[in-house]
This record gives sequence, C-alpha cells and structure tokens, in this order.
Amino acid sequence: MHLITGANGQIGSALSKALIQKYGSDNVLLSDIRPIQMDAKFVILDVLDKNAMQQVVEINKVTHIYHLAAILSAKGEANPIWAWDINMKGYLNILDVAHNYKVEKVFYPSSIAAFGSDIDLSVARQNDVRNPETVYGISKVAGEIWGKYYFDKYGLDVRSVRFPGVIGWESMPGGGTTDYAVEIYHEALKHNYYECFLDENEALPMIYMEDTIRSIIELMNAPKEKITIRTSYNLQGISFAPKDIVAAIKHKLPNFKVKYVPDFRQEIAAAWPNVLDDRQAKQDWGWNPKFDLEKITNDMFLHLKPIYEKEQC
Ligand code: AKB
Repeated sequence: MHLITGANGQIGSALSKALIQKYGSDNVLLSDIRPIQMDAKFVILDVLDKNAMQQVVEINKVTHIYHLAAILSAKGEANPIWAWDINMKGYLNILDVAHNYKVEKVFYPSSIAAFGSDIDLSVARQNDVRNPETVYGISKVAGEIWGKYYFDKYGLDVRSVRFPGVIGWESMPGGGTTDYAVEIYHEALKHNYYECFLDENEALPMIYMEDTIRSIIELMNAPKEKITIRTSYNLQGISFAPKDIVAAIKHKLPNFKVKYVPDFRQEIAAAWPNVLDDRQAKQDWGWNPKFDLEKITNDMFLHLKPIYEKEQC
C-alpha cells in the first residue's frame, strides 16, 4: 500500500491521482488533516499523532510512504516553532514508524530552501554548504540528514529530492515563496493584472507539475544501487525570473499588466539559488526535465483558460 501524507496539498493532490493511475485505487491510501475531494481511499491523519500513524501503517500494511505534509517557507516565518514542530516532529514520526513497521521506501521532499546566501547563488551544486535562512529551510536540511541517518543506521530506504518551486494548473500552492509563479497565470486569465510580491529580476529554479510527479515516481522506482545520495538530490527544471514569465504570458495576452510590490518573500527568495546543478540526479537515475517556460505557459493556458472562460459566461 502506498500512503501519501498531505494529500490535499499542491503536490499531494497531483501525486495522489498519478499513483492511483499507476498502482490502482486499492493500493493507494491518501491522508491529510482535511477531507479530500477525490473518490479514493482516505484517512484523516495528523502527522503529529504518532499513535494514529502507527495504526494507519499497520492496519493498511503500508509499504511506501510519500511524506508531503509540511508548512512552506513564507507561512513558516509567521510562526517558526509551529512550522518546526509540524515539519520536523511530523517527519521523525514518519521515519520511526516506517522503521518499526518495516516500510520498504519513504519519499521525502527537500527544497531549494535548503541553501542560503553564503554559497554562489548563481548555481547551487549538489554538495554545497547548506545554511538556510528560513525555519522551513532549516527543517528541510535537518530532514535530509535524518533520512540519511535512518538509512545508514537501520537500512530504511529513504529517497529525496530538493524541489524547485512547483508550477501546475491542477492545484494551488499555499504559503510558499514561489507561489507567484502559479498565481500569476490565474490572475492573468481572471483579471489581466497581477501584483507580484517578488522583484522582477529574482531568478529561481522552477519545475512543472508533470515533471515533478515523474521525478518522484522515477526516483522511487530506481534500482537501490543507483541511489548514491541519501540526503537529497538537487533537481532542476527551468530557471526564470518574474519578468520572464510576464513576457511569456504577454505572448498570449498582450494587454497583461504587472505591478511589482516586493514584500518579505523577496528577502527569502534572494537567499535561494538561481539554478540547481542536478547532474548527480541525471547520472544516478536518469533525471531529465521536459518542460521549459514556453511549454509550461502553453499547458497552463490550455487547462486554465477554458475554466475561466466558463466562469465568465
Ligand atoms: C516554497 O516556496 O516555500 C516552496 C519551496 C521552494 O520549497 N515552494
């Protein structure tokens, strides 16, 4: 049984659909603290409730866990200790329950937020020093190292990637610094106008949802001997700044207007790398992103435009 935590979240909801398609609805169990809208096997699960987690894993004979429940960078800064508890205690519960109940594999998403401004931000290499500047980033680095600890000490097969900002039409992000790159498409189609909370030149690594989901499935299915990184793999999709996405949208909506009003999230983004060097992921398990900015924009419009056109009728 494949268990997803945070199944209601941006990546969780898309991954849920993909895993159900791949493994069948009887073999995928979705969990979240809020009920889901999908017709699928589902259980309410608070990752801080270790007893409940044990029961869910034992009763359902869980073999694979995709641990996506987390508080993201911007929201975490508003309440750091709360964010730390959910991200860290939640993940330690997952690791310990996975170890005790002999779960075969655990997927753990780390992030570009694992890096800080003391590296050359033009490109973060796989083993660059990780001194993050948000509580989210600190929890991600600690999580990476805990995953490696459980692998080294107990042989628990924990696999992880450092995700760029994720863009997709299927679901909205919440509480992140890269959220602008999804919101902008919705606002362009709804109002032809967007107020961007990052600076127009703030380049960040991004990845399309289809590539994101594929990376998780490919990494989880890669032969064990190919996995040489047990902290977390750098994963690159495509890097661009707000002004680039604006230009891409303007190709389709020439009257689209943007006002740049950078807020506290600009400071967070400024301490993140512009690009991730993902050669190790390419070499070890054949990672190969397929979506550039043009393809992303075409696909976002393809799916979102009919929705907003229908709403306007
Ligand atoms: C965030 O913006 O906090 C996340 C991330 C890059 O991990 N999307």
